[in-house]
Amino acid sequence: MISETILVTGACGQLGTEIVTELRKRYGSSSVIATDVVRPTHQGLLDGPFELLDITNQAQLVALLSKYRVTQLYHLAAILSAKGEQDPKLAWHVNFTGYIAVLDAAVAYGKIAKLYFPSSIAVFGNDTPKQNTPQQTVTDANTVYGISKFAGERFSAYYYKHHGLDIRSLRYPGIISHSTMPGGGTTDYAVHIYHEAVLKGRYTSFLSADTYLPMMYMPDALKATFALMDAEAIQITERGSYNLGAMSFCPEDVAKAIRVHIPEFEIDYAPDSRQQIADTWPQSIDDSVARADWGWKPDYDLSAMTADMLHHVRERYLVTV
Ligand code: NAD
Ligand code: AKB
Repeated sequence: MISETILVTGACGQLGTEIVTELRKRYGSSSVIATDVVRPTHQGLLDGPFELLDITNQAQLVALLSKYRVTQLYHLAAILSAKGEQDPKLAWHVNFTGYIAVLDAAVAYGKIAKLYFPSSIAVFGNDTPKQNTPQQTVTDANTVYGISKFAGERFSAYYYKHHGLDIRSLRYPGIISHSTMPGGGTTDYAVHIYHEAVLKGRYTSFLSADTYLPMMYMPDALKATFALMDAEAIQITERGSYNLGAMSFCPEDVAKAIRVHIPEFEIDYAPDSRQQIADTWPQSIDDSVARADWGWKPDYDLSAMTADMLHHVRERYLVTV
């Protein structure tokens, strides 16, 4: 086993829970320090060290990095797009001021070999090309979440250049998973729909039937994250954040995929404020730079993901078919 000590911020979230679990499989439970502003409840987080940490508290983060002799940092803590619009100043404070605190803590501590910072398709906006959105293009984000992620991307490149921090980043699409519920994003419908399909046989979507967005199943998100973090530094040509794609679908497509397994499944539509956010985001992503630089290739399409999601969601609620 490779000797690394890794600290994860925002570890109790949708991605954090799974990234910590996977890191603990790879490096050993005691070598992965999970941190968050809330205490963990998920089983996967209870088998190793946990520390309460507000990422805007730079001094406490430096103390934890020294205490555990941390060598890698995964900075996942954030307020997602829809939740961020309810309190834009808090979203900026956590997502941007918090990220600067993390960067400065890493510089002050001086022994972080690699730092992971997830960005999002939310960096794109109205004037971005919607189909096959290129790596380098207009980034006129409309939400505070998207603005803070784009600022974070530029600060990642800046700290790489001026402080030599080996920061790596992916612009995740909407992530779909079954272990934890999503944390307040515009793409959350694509998780909720599977739970409601199993529990109630019907779902009311907060996005319209034909709202296409880029999406990815969690196993692919983990595959991409670790491929990027395992890559040699020389392979990384993009020090802002890599476009990352897997599939693109709309709520009606998911409903059809679910009906293959649950023929009586019904869906209706009641778009809310999240529709305006979704309308500014890309519909599909050109991730050719990630494919060329470190060999990115997704495994799951909508039909494979739907079969797996329904299997696990049924297991969770002990529903037999
Ligand atoms: P999430 O909302 O599920 O989890 C975020 C976690 O951050 C929560 O556990 C929360 O308690 C914690 N947090 C909030 N404020 C904090 C603070 N001040 N200090 C410390 N922790 C704090 O989010 P997620 O879906 O797991 O996303 C993880 C990262 O991936 C985020 O940076 C997000 O922007 C990015 N991302 C996620 C998606 C997705 O679809 N899930 C897509 C694109 C990018
Ligand atoms: C959100 O909808 O806010 C996230 C994201 C795509 O960044 N899922």
